[in-house]
Amino acid sequence: MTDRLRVTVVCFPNLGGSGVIAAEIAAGLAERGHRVRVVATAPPGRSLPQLDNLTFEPVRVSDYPLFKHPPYTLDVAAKLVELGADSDLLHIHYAVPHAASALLARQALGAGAPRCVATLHGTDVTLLADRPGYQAVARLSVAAADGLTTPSAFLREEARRLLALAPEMPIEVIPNFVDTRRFSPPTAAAHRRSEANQPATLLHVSNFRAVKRAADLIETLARVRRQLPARLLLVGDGPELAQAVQRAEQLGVAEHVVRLGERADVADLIASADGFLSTSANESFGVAALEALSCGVPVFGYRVGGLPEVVGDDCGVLVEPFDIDALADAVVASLRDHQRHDRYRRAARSRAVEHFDRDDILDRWESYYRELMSR
Ligand code: GMT
Repeated sequence: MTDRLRVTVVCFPNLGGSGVIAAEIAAGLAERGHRVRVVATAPPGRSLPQLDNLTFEPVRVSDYPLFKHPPYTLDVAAKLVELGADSDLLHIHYAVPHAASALLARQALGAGAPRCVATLHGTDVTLLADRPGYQAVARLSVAAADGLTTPSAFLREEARRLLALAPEMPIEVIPNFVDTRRFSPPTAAAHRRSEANQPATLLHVSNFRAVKRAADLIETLARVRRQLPARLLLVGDGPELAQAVQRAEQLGVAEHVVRLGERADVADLIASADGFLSTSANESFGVAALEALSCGVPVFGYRVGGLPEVVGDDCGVLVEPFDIDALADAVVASLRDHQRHDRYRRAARSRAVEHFDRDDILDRWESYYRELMSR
């Protein structure tokens, strides 16, 4: 085996956590000299560095008039076949439907087809709960991969349970990661200014799907504001955002909610906050929460899924799911007690650096790939 691997990464290009992590892995591997191709319908939202050994390979989604719904699964499979066997490893992110596309492509390529790693991310496993037919299809395609990973122990157990995978099938937990240099705490001076003169800044970043329970963010803000001045920055966009803003109007806090949309300066925005709010009903990991920790911003949210594995015990507070009063009280208690807030801030930054640093986790990916290639 050569030192330089040829890796093809397949992902959804949007700004969801799986797309962010896939793009970051691709960029990190290319910076280390591996030849990397990113296969998606559009360039990833988290932009790729310009390197000769890193290319974007667009999937052309079929628009033949007969198709009311484009056959995306086949379009990805066809793209992988067109790229040929000129790859050591195929790394697909988000199993539905990419694991099925990879299975088809590898069968079509036959001998010499690349090895395959499938990374499960969240709803690709959990949405199976109410679609029994999906379970069989996903199990078949996921089990066909040479290596299977999840970003948290929580999702590993959910995958075993919901996909009914054989107990002996190894699932490697490789956590998501953050660029701790890019997502870093504000300077002490900037921090002091924000504490001295302004209302507390709470912040949330997401794609505002129903699972994020965006209305709970607004309810939390309204309850916090009964006790101290605060505003809420909403970064990102998605189907539930408008409803959340409507709720803010109903609760009379609309002027304290700032919609920022999708932003390239997300790291600076996060770093400017006093607390990150996470009101998801489920989160297999929580990339945005990790980015907040890395900026030294405590996380306040519901204790769901793999989020406790990310946030730990001393970097903020996770309360029982959907207990908005407890969530608001935790935010207020922290903001009123500067020593406690500083403790959370320091612990948050240390946790990100010690457990989730980009370089360390990229080392783990490289070793995992090499171990898989040597089998
Ligand atoms: O599974 C999803 O809902 C989409 C996915 C995404 O692309 O953002 O999110 C999941 O994968 C992320 C990256 O591993 C995790 O940080 C999110 O927690 C996870 N979302 C859920 O589990 C709801």
